[in-house]
Amino acid sequence: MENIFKKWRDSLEKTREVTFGKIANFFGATEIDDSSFDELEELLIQADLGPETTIKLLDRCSDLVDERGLTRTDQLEGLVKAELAALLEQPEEPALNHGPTVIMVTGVNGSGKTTSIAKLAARYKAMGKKVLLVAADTYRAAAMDQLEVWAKRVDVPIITAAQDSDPGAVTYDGIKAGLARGSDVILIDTAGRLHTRYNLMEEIKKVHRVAGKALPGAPHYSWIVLDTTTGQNALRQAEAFAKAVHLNGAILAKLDTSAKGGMVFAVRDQLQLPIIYAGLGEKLDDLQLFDRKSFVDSIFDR
Ligand SMILES: Nc1nc2c(ncn2[C@@H]2O[C@H](COP(=O)(O)OP(=O)(O)OP(=O)(O)O)[C@@H](O)[C@H]2O)c(=O)[nH]1
Ligand SMILES: [Mg+2]
Repeated sequence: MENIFKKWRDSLEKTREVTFGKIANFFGATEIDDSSFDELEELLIQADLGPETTIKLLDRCSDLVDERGLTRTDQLEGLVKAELAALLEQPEEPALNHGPTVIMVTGVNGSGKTTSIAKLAARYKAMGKKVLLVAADTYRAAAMDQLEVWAKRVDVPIITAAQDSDPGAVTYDGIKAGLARGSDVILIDTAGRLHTRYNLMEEIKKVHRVAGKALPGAPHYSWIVLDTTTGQNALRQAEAFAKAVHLNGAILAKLDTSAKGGMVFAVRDQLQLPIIYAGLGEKLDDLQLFDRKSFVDSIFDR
């Protein structure tokens, strides 16, 4: 436990120093008055919670301050932390023992999809699962090469296709291959695409549909990888992807290089999207199951 918290604490240094540290410092022996809430509002928005989530949170805190008769800002600290934690939920690792589980990973260019897939492959392999990678990013030969390098490093099989071939066809073949091999987990890497490009979003819908044709019920998990350094922009991306492919979770990549950790709360609160994993670095073992308590404690830790 100690080690997990240390990992989170170390990785969240930027968010802590640049944004939430200011919030932690705000709490002290001062009286709570109207300006306290104004100041907190500004700090939370700076920390990238977004205006809606910030206002919702502070309204609730203000009610609780009245209810409990709190008078000093240091009494507010526990309240704000508890309410922030309440915005999040603790995810569970997907159960991967119901026959082949197909996980499709989407997101905008460069968000961290391929790296996250490699990390997931390593994680599930270490759990004793038979993993298969499917390179459905057929736009760039380099993208397939990149996933192949990871497949070698993690030592898991991979299905690739010729450059510019139909990503739906590779997905179909990949899932069929996984079924034939008795894979427990089939991880589908897709090409990065801008959420505003109509044709590319139609294409990802098709890949999603084709997965269901190869195996009814697939993809069982459809996760978006969000680059947390992009803060509130990531929310707009997730909204667009959710419309296209029925997302049921998010992976938050690059939390270790982001100062915008507050977007984590907005993703959960405004999109109702559970956060399953967090990328806390570039190494294979840097993908962690999202840990709500470690996250909130780390960003405030002095
Ligand atoms: N520090 C850090 N870097 C990360 C993390 N996840 C991904 N990266 C880096 O982000 C860069 C882009 O990662 P990719 O996995 O290639 O992103 P992608 O979404 O597959 O990109 P496209 O396929 O081009 O859309 C790489 O340099 C990764 O090493 C993370 O959690 N922490
Ligand atoms: Mg990629």
